[in-house]
Amino acid sequence: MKILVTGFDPFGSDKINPAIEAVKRLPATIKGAKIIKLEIPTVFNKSAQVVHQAIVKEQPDYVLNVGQAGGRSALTPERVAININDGRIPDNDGYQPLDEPIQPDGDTAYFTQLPIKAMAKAIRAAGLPAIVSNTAGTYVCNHIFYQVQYMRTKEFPKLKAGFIHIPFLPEQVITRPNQPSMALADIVKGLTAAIGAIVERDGQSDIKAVEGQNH
Ligand code: PCA
Repeated sequence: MKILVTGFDPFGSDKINPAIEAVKRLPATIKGAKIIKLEIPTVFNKSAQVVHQAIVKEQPDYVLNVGQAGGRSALTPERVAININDGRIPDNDGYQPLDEPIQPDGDTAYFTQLPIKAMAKAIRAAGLPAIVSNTAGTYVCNHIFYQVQYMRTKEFPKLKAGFIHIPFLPEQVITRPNQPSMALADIVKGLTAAIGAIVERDGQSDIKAVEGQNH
């Protein structure tokens, strides 16, 4: 089995992105699955081109995109990608779309094929906090999650794909008092556990577990 794991480069005012830092430190194999690591730009559309090229080249069974979610205190597997680009800040190429569809002929939303509840359970079993998230936002993270789902419907029907957001690193919150953070080694441990759950659940549906939220 082959899993393509991507991490974004730094964006906004940050000089570091825990996503690519953690992805770079993942082991080469997890529970027998080969891990292909890829850095992608925090840029609308270009990020999707880079991932598309890698899918064509590597023919992975799974794609897991990883991104920073500043302000979150847990690792958060994402349930749903929505068809909207709405940037709070410009991307790394200076582009700031407002209320634009990602793909005019795409579905309003796509659900991930990843076992997000099993992933959350595995992260907690590794001793780290996890929450199933029902929104990946409207910036480049939601964008790449949506774009890979769209590619799947058009070109790669066997592909299973999804997204996980991760917290700030401690060094990023020195200037952000009262914001949560997680040590890089813990993020790597949590991602490794989550990927392990993907491998173990391959061919099966997600576990039944209470992860719902009222709001
Ligand atoms: N996080 C941003 C984009 C890149 C990243 O790591 C997001 O959540 O959209």
